[in-house]
Amino acid sequence: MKFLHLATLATAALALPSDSLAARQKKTCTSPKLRKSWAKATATEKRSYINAALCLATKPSRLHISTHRTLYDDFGYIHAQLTEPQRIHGEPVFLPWHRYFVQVYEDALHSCGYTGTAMYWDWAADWAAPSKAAVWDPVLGFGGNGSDSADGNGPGKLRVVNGPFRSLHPTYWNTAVDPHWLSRDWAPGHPEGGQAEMIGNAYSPTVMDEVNSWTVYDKFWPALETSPHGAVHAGIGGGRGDMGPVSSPNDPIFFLHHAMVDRVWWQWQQKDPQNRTFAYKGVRNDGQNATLNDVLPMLGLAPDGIVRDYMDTNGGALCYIY
Ligand SMILES: [Cu+2]
Repeated sequence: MKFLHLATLATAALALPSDSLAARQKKTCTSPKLRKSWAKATATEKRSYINAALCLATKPSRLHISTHRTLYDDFGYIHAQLTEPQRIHGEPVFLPWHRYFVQVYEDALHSCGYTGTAMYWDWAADWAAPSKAAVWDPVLGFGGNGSDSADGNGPGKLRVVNGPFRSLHPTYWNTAVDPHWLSRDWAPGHPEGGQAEMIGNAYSPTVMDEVNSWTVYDKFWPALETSPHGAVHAGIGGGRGDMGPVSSPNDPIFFLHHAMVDRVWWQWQQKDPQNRTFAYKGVRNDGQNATLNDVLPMLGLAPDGIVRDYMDTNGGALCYIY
C-alpha cells in the first residue's frame, strides 16, 4: 500500500514536466492577435463567436466522467472542482490561472469553427448602466436577465428567456449535478442611494483608478479580484443566476468577464513591462510563497500549465494583445 502510494507520487512527479512542456507549445510570438471588445466587434464576428459557443454543448466532454457529456459542461465543472477546495481564487494564481482558462476556451471555440480571438466585455466603460451594454443584445449578444415567471427551473434559479443561449442547459450548480436552464439574477440599482445596477459602483472609474494605482503584484491582484471581479460576478449572478456559484463558467458571459479581468492585468503590466511582466508574488492558500514555477491545473480539459508561461501574453504559451 505504502509502496503503491509512493509509486503514484513518483509517477505524478515524473509526469509533471513533460505535461507542462506539452502545455507550453512554446513558439515565438511574431504577430500577436488582437482581442476585441464585444461592443466593437462586427455582426459577423459576433455571430461566429455565438455559434461556436453554442457548438461547445454539442461536442463530447474531454473528462470521461459519467455525470455529463459535453465540452460546454467541462468548463463549469473544472472551475467548480478547483474552487472547492480552493486552488484558483484568493491567491496569486488567480490571474494566470484564469488567463490560461480563457485561452483554453478560445482554443475550444476554434475547434467549433471560430477563427477569431477571445473577446471582452468592457464593464469599466459600462459601469453606470451595465444592463444597457451591447453584450446583453438579444440577437448579437448573450441575452438579458433571468425571469421570475419563466418556469422549468424551480424558484432558486431565474431562467434566461431571450437571446441565443436561452436553451443552454448546464449540468452543474456549484459542484452538484443539478441540471437547469441558464440563469441570471441581476442586482438591481438604488438610484436614490447613488448605487448603480449590477453593483456598477464597484467597477467605476474611481475604483479602477485605485486598483491600477498599486505598483506591486501582491497588492494589485487582490484589489482586482475582490472588488471589480467579484462585483461583476455578483451583479450578474445574484443569488439565483449561474454567474454566482462556483460553476460560473456555465454562463458564456463568464469568458468575456474574465477576458476583461485579463485585459486590466495586461494594461497594468504594459505600464512598466520590465518590472511587471513577470511580477508574481504573494502567499498561496497552502501557506507557501507563490513562485513562477507553480502549476496551473486543468484536470484533463487541457494540459496543466506553469505560471511562468502565462505571465507574458506575447510569449511563452500565448500570443495576443488587447
Ligand atoms: Cu474563477
